[in-house]
Amino acid sequence: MEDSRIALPIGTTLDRFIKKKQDEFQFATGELSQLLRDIALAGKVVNREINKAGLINIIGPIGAQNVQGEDQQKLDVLANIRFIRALTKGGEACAIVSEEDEEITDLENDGKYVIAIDPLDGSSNIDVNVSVGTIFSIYRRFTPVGTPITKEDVLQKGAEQVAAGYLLYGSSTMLVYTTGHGVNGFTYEPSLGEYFLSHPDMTIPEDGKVYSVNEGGYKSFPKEAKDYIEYCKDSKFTARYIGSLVADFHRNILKGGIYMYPPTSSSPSGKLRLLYECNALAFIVEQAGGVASDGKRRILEIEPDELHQRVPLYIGSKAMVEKAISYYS
Ligand code: P6P
Repeated sequence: MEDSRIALPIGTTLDRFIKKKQDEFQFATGELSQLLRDIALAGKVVNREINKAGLINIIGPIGAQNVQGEDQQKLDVLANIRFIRALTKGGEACAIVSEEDEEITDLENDGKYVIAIDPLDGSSNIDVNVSVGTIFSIYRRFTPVGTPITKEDVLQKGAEQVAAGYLLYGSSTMLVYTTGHGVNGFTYEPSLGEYFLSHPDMTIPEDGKVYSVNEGGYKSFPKEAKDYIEYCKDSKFTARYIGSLVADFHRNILKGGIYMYPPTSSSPSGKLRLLYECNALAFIVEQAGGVASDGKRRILEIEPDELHQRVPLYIGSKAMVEKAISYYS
């Protein structure tokens, strides 16, 4: 779905892109633009630490102290600290829900945006040098600025997002995001410290032949999921499962495909979290022309009950997801 107002050329810097897109919105006040910059900055810092991980072995509590005298932490906790620090300094976010924190972090400022974030999804893959990612959603706060943050501010359905995105720390580091006017991908050039527009107006192929699911859980999948997987095998589709949601999702949005995490005996509601994993990717995939469902409901219409709520996830190319969920009806 293209925002036809301004088509910016490949190689446009993220800063210039954000500024040009903001100029298109008559009432834009620059706060969302600044928030996106703050997230991009934190992504640069996390990217640097991930790339060092193999060298200085930041793969778990190692008892060492870093130069700030901080105990060395597991990378996902470190990433959480970096994002919270960047968002706190930026001042545009008033609250953060993070996979790493049981409760809401109230930043006690006059910011009007709420962030739901998985600072480092798939972090167990760091040890084996597999791509990992950050996933984030941005909402307007629900209650008036200046009042304490409430659960109402964060338990908003995905359709209320004003922006969403992910960072993929892979063979190159990318930032992909949407503000509801199409999806754009930026590739980070570490030697320049800049993100450059590399994937303008990303659209997911309407159909595909790649399915991503951990078939180790097959025996405890619901019949509908098993039937769809058998359909994929009968259709001679290709199975690809990286074990890192952002990496599988990114491949599928570029090449076409479906990612599934059905309910299993160990995760009866699925494994993935609604607020800071599924909603963000659902917003992005719909903006790119795809579909995201829990098997019965559009992900973006699910009313959250709790911060760390899990839901089953079927997400990707429209024809593939619609085929998968047709087994539920
Ligand atoms: P399983 C990583 O822990 C994650 O949240 C996703 O990135 C990934 O797709 C999934 O869980 C892997 O889970 O149960 O297949 O190991």
